[in-house]
Amino acid sequence: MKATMADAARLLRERDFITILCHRKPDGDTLGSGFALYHALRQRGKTCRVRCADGFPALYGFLADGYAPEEFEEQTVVAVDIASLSLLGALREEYEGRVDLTVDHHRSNECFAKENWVDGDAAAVAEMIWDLARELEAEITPQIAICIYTGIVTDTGCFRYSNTTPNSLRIAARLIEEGLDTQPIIRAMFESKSPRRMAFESQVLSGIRYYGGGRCAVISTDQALQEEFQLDDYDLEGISALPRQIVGVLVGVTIRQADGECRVSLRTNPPVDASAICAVFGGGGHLRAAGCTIPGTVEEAERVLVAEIERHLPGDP
Ligand SMILES: [Mn+2]
Repeated sequence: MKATMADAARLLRERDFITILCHRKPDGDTLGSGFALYHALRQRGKTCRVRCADGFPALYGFLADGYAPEEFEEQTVVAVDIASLSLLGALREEYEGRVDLTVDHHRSNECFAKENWVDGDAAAVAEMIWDLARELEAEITPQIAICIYTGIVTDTGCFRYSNTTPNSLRIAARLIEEGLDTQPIIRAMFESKSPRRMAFESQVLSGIRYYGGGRCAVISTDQALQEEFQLDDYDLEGISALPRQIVGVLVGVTIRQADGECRVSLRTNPPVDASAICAVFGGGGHLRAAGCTIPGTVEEAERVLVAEIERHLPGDP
């Protein structure tokens, strides 16, 4: 059933013993939203906790600051930033059919909960949690402010992506007016890389290949390289943004080979539709960012991918 913010607020006012679920491989929006809601509900006297199949990665440790999970028999389950049941990861079996409320901003949301509040115009779920927290008359404490701001900057790429709206900026402005120090968050999320990550990046970039007269750029990594630099998935976040930044490139491709298959990440500039290209290989995503998986080696994946991409490049003017 579709729900509104008022429905969500009513449900949360009525219920107690609430588990908040974040999506697998969590990011700043799912965790920021989850913990902002957690603190808002605790202010209202509710017993609650936050759960994620993949735990809380160190990068986002500041969002879980002071969090001590409580054991209790849950009566209510809320999913934040989760478009489909598969994104529950290892928690899917436990929670399938048991989610009471979804708060999400993916238009593709499968509405798997009993009540589904989905706002496709929100740049981040954290924006929806801001409204919800105020509706619940929760005070926006410094910790809630940190969580909401982190969610918004995560999903807007620090207000650079095209999903950024006046509302995103208005909420950020209000948080700053209330005294939020944004610099530690921005620095941690956008302005710092480990020496290992830097060395890895330069190695990957030194192997860049260009196609289609410089309009397509491909970088790749394999397991050996990842192990050499001891990088985890979070360290690798963001490298797929690099090829598209090159002037003249319309399609930036990142290929990560692991376990006999290649995970492909595509970033495009107008007019190329990233999701249309990935759909050919059984993948999908958004207009400017999409992904797919292609079996085989990097060379094999690159060959079929580049052949497809060249069909999508605009004709010479
Ligand atoms: Mn999100």
